[in-house]
Amino acid sequence: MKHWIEQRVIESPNKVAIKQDDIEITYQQLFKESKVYASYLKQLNLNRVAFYIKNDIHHVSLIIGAWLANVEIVMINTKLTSREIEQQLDSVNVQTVLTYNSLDIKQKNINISDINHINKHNLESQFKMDNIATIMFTSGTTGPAKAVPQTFSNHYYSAIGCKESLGYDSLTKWLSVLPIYHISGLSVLIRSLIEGFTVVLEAKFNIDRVMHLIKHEGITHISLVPQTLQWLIKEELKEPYNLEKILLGGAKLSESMINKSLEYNLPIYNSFGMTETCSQFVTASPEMLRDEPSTVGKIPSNVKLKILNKNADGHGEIAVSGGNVMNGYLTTNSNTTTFIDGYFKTGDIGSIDENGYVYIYDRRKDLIISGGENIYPFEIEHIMLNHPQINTCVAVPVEDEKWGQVPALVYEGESKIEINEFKILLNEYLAKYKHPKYFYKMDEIPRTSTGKLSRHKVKEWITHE
Ligand code: S0N
Ligand code: MG
Ligand code: MG
Ligand code: MG
Repeated sequence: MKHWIEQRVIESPNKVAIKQDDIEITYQQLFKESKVYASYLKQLNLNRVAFYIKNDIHHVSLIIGAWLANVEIVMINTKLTSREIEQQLDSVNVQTVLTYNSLDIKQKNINISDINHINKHNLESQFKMDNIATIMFTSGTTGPAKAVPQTFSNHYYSAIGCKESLGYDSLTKWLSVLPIYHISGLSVLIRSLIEGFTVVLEAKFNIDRVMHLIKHEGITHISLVPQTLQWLIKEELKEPYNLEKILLGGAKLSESMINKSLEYNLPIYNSFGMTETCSQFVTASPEMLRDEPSTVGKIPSNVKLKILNKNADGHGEIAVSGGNVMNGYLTTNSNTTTFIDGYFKTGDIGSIDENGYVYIYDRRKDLIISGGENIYPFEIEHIMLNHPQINTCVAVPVEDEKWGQVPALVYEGESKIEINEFKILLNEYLAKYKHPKYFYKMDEIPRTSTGKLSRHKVKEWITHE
């Protein structure tokens, strides 16, 4: 079987694969550059390497190069602190990180000066669909981040499902402005490699730039998290221009956002998916949203859903099975509880109605989502407990105009702690987006009847503060 990029070179060599600023690169050129990176990676003689990269044409070549060289890529969220990154790398036994310095790829641990002058190896690469293409991390509910292996096959079935439920073709021009170290960003590149459309790549989310591209670059598709759509609508996205599909995921889409978007005729597609499913697997069209505003869509033909432990209302945990679903975390021995009868337990509570519409009520237990980035309270709490004056603490989500939600920390301790003191600890151990925005000292954090800290009561207390 041929690599996706090799197939593209046969079918559409001169088609623009990626456009970024004023640079355009055809599939043929992309292949050529990828092969240079592939031979470089071959020389490292490693089967797994971490990439600390950004949305950049050359970094896409590096990704494809790794695939040609049969190297598994560990994707690093560049917002994390070095401590968080080290912990993740340790957990998947990776010692080598490729990172960038402007457009050059530099190697942290191995001394390589100029990658353009390395000898090319004979690649003889073999494309095996069951091999791991990428490894991404997802926060653990009550422990360290979990490594999610994504095979080529998982990515392929995700792309096929997306084509069925969202729709795209070779004429699509998809603006990829979400980070490619997340599946929200990477999945756009994978769909393009399989289908042969053009990706317009942006390194950072800048409202003016995104609006410019939507107005003047003929963008037909864009992937966004709800917060970024809200920013765009607040500024000037009040008509669809050439947009055919706005794919939304990663967090709950509020009813007011749905109504606003439909009022402006924006082609919004709400969706449900996660790193473990290689992006969305249920998608709701504007027609469905007009019919049932709170649905995330219907189940596509290549995916099976189950609702586990239904309550009287038919609500229960959503479990999913399909070619897009990962085979099991690399870093936890809890895989026995991750799956049931071959179905992956998402942790999200939802239901399916008689018309086949899927609904999500509660995202994974206690999850805080800030600007589309997931944060589990545990991550914050176990760091903050290191503070000598904190005996007990709870992190909970607080509504936020800019980010949707932000974490707040409630603690029990001898005395009130200065914000600066918190910051010393936080800056070292936690990515900035995970830092609590509010701190409250309580004499006694509310408990449940069984004596456990009650997040629910803490949230209520904060709302009244
Ligand atoms: C929202 C984004 C774009 C904001 O980033 P921006 O503006 O580039 O920030 P910076 O300039 O780097 O920093 C400015 C200040 O803002 C703080 N900050 C940055 N991000 C956040 C944040 N999320 N929350 C809180 N604060 C944040 C910085 O710390 C900095 O602070 P100061 O100034 O004090 O130093 C960016 O956060 C972003 O890209 N978010 C989206 C991430 C994402 O893609 N999430 C989705 C993950 N989920 C999935 O991948 C599964 C679902 C899925 O696949 C999907 C999701 C969406 C769409 C489609 C799909 C699909 O199915 O295909
Ligand atoms: Mg992710
Ligand atoms: Mg910014
Ligand atoms: Mg302590």
